[in-house]
Amino acid sequence: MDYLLTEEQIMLKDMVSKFSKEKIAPVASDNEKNHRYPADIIAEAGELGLMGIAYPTEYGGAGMDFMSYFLTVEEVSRWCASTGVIISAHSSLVCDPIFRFGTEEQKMKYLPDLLSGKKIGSFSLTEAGAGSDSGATKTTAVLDGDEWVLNGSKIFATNGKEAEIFVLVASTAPGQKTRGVSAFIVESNTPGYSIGKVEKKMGIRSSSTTEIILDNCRIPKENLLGELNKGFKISMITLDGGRIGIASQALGIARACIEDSIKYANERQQFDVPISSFQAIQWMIADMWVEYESAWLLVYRASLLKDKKVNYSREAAMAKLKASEVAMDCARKAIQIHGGYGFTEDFNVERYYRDAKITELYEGTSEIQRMVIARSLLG
Ligand code: COS
Repeated sequence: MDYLLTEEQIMLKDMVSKFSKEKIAPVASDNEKNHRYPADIIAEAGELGLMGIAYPTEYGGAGMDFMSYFLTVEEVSRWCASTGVIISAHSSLVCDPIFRFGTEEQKMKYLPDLLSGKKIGSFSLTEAGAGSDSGATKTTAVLDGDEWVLNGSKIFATNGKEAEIFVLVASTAPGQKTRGVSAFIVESNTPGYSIGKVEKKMGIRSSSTTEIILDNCRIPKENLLGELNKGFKISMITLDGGRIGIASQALGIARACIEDSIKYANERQQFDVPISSFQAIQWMIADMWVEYESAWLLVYRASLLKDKKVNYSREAAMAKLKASEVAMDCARKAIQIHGGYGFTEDFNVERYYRDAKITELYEGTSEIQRMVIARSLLG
């Protein structure tokens, strides 16, 4: 669907596709199986500008639009969904809120290192008792002189192990739920900050997911991000953008399933013919492609609205809901087409299947996306 893109966007997509095929694809499977973070790849992605695509050059970004970011996350995720989410969580959930809500001092202090990929970012909203109900944050931040004192623990922080800069949410007015939380920027070298449990996951194993422990962690007063007690709204606005990133990751996984299935179906012989000559296989491939392009158009629309600075909460939720379910469905069909081989580690489709599932869960489950969509329709 390149006819919907500008020349600049097509050039970027081709560059990212080449980089992903040459550098990411050969190591993706081994890295994922061994829970290995692709440090070299992320460093090179930083040099190519991929860690800060949609941010102004004055802060060290690539000065492109959000559409280019969506195309990048899809291309990378086509070969490695772990690398896709490392870039997406860093960019959508950390660079974005600092760029949108940060003071000029905060932007100048944090963005150049983040946008160049010299430092990795992580976002910590979720807690053990605050998942879908993210306003139920128990971690507290209390002002003591010129410092905020943070206490509590956050879970499921993507990039938690590697990140040096965190955007995290804590309660500044306990009992006030969504109207009593604030956002903060925390550096990982702050005394009182530590990493707790590192999750062992079903998929996307090259990306770390950790607990963050805050034990009398003192940060400067000026590290409050945005207005006091407006952290919930900042998180929701941040997640609206993040959901397009995850939808783009899901598109990459879906495309990987389709492309690998086409290759396999054309090569695999049964009953003396390639299995692609059977209608059962043809229909699966056709359905996968129709679903993929439908999801792609929803992601395209949500990105267009974000670039136009028009409210896109519902469209982002629709894009994520559809793209994640398409990724799951394509992964299931891809294994079916590969037959018993698809269930082995000899083919990548088992990885796609494991990776696809998370897209229905993080940055808001499919149930939360439906809630957002329904609320916006029903009022
Ligand atoms: N943009 C801007 N503001 C938003 C918003 C959005 N997308 N969504 C909600 N808000 C505002 C509301 O307008 C409301 O503002 P007021 O306090 O001025 O009235 C406030 O935030 C609270 O909203 P609401 O009452 O809808 O909050 P709920 O507690 O009902 O939560 C859901 C709404 C469930 C949609 C929200 O908690 C959510 O998205 N949960 C999932 C969180 C998630 O994705 N977690 C995964 C994190 S992975 S890093």
